[in-house]
Amino acid sequence: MDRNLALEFVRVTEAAAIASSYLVGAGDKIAADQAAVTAMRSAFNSIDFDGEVVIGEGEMDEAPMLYIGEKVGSGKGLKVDIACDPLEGTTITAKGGPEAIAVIAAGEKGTLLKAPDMYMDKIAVGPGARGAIDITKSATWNLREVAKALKKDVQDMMVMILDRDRHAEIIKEVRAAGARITLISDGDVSSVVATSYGDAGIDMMLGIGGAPEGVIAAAALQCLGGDMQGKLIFEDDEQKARAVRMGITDTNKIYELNDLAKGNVMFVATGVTRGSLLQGVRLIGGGAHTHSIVMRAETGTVRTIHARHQFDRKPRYGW
Ligand code: VTB
Repeated sequence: MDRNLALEFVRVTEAAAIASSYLVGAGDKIAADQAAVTAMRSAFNSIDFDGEVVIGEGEMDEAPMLYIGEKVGSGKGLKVDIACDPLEGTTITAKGGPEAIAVIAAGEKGTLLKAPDMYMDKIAVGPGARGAIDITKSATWNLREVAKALKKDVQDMMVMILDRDRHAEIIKEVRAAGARITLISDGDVSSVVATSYGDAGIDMMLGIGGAPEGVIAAAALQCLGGDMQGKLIFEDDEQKARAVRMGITDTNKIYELNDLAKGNVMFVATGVTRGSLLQGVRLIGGGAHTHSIVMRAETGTVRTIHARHQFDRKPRYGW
């Protein structure tokens, strides 16, 4: 996949991050999301490529922009599938908490799972524990195997779990196994990436989060050499029927990393609020500093980009 596109896409996540950064702490997650969506869409459309959103803000009838199936880019150039989350961590942003990012995964046609907007049970680990996970087995089993692969004891392990009532049992089990836990309020894309990059000290991510976030994070792990498995969780028959309509043929499938994101995918993210991976947007009066990460699976190159933006000299996307 064209390497230049990865760097072009940084402009897109930068635009979404800056736009939503004006709403940090404003208590309005819908407005923060809308600002990011509008900016991301305008920035996409200033780039020469022939993109189609496969994971976005929802289906056409529920999302006016960046809906699944929407064409993005000028229409000239490479055909690319896009999975985007203009603001991953809308609630975090509304509260001014950590780890909100603007994020895109991209790949050639068919490389990203067209995951429906529902829950996914996930397990993710870094490169050192590749091949050591099995989502069909217990948390205890996985902790032992991953600890062995990482040449650690289970008690040295740090497991990231979303702080939700639905995880009461798994939290109990991980504690009983002796591992340590970081509970997070939102933002499991950052956490999955943190298993494989940076110094957040997260060894494993476990539990149920959004399926679209799972695919986006899988693209990052494909670049970084980590490992992940997922299984769709249906809350009712209607959700299952919707998944089937969206092309899911086996509703019990265990998705391996290569089923979620395969081939020469890329992952691009810009920090909105402070995080373990990325700094948040800093507004400097007439401009902003942004911090982004860009990675490509083809070469495994990871770039972090600090940018200073001068608003009087470049297009603004709604801010
Ligand atoms: C998680 C979290 C995301 O959705 O995927 C979560 O990491 C799952 O949904 O940041 P619930 O909030 O219903 O548990 C997000 O919060 C994004 O909306």
